[in-house]
Amino acid sequence: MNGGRRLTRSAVAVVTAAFGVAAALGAQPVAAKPSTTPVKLIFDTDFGGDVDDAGVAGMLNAMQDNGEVEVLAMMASNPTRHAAPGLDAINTYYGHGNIPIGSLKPVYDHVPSPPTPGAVITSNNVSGYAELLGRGWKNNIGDSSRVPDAVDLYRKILAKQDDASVTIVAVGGQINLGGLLASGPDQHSPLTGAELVSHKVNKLVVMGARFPSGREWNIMLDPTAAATVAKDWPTPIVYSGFEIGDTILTGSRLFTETHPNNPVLNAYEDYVGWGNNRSSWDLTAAYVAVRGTDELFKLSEPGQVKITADGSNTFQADPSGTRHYLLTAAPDETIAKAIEDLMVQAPVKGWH
Ligand SMILES: [Ca+2]
Ligand SMILES: [Ca+2]
Repeated sequence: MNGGRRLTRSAVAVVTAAFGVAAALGAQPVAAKPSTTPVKLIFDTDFGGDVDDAGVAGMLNAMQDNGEVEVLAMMASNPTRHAAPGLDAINTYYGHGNIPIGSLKPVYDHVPSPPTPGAVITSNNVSGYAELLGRGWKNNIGDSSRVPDAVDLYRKILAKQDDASVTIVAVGGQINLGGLLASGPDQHSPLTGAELVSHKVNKLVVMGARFPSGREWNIMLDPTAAATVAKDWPTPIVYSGFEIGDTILTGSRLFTETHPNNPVLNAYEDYVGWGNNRSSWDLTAAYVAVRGTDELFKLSEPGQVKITADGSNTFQADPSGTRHYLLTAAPDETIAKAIEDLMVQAPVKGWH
């Protein structure tokens, strides 16, 4: 089922990235400080693939309870009919069932191969726990065909926001982001998609690629879109590369510290089995999107990210560049605790 993704992620983990370990030594655990003004955030996810996307959905709901973030929307970047109801199930559990949700269209019962046009990955089971949650947990969507097209919802929401006020975190293939950049004027705005992003978005945080170079799953899901985003996206981009989240293990505390009805717990049980951890690829990106580098991470020097048709990426230092990748500034266990503290935080007004 979902094991294919795990194997593939391991298979592409071929490039060394030795930084992080040395930087982690001697760092002091410091509690993260919530920001005083909520970050206006759009979460773009291939929910139902790997389970760290479900972890992000839970973490963002907890951060919204804390007043750290206002989730403007969640966007499914994978065309399964179960992603939107699955996301809504988590939001509803936390009492935030009104968060707008969009989806890549059309949606399918069984995602075609390749899952997105131009993908260099030939199969991607993107239902899994999403179907479990969408069918079994309370939500008022039921099927991703009932939510707006993601690009349309991006444009509708961005058009209403203050300039430079929106952060986007994208933790799957970047097909929605590519579609947004390529979009033209419509009933929501006379601006092109690139102009809307330039006006309204302050930064993009991506889980994807490997640094300083390599080949990674999320980029391989749509190398063309990812290359366009890396080259043309008008705002700064921070990449959380594969090497960052890979050794930051979270999820096991869900089983002992959260309610048995917690849909995030049940997603993790479905994917990794009761009591187990999973890597925190997407969680690190979402954490930084809301809290910044905090004391847990730091940014690389500025530069340019280049992506080729097979999904390989390189980084070239450039003082005028607006792309950075994350480095860790604390031990993996310290970062894991900061993330997992949020994952196990009880909903303020959930339904259980
Ligand atoms: Ca809802
Ligand atoms: Ca993901």
